[in-house]
Amino acid sequence: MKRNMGIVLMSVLVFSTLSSSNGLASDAVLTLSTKGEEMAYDKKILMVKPGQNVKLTFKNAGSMQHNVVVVKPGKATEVARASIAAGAAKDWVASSSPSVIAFTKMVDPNQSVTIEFTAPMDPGDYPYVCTFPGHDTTMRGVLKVK
Ligand SMILES: [Cu+2]
Repeated sequence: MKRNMGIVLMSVLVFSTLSSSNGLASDAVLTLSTKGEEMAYDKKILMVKPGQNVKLTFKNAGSMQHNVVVVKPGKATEVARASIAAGAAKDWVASSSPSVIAFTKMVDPNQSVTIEFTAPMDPGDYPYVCTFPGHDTTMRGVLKVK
């Protein structure tokens, strides 16, 4: 497992180097984790450039299920409420909401997942939040697009 991650990371690094030598914008490769057992992320701020291709790996180091949902500015609470209404059948994500930009599935303890998405073109503060019921008040951060 560790060895595979190393190979994947190396491929990403090689690809980034090739991309930049071609004059193309390189990917934003981001990692996020839970703050151990706490209902919080280990990083409160992540930075990307407008329109950048983002590869986000989320690792759940806790003992409950967690996810990461990136939303439009000011929409974290609204999306968290809509996600509770969506229910377990929708994996606790209001995935069809126009306020949702990107999301991971619910990640089990000690698992990780990587998603890829395009950063918004408009600079701003895009909250990311865990939409498992009851987590959104403490489990938040900001994806800064600038
Ligand atoms: Cu959570």
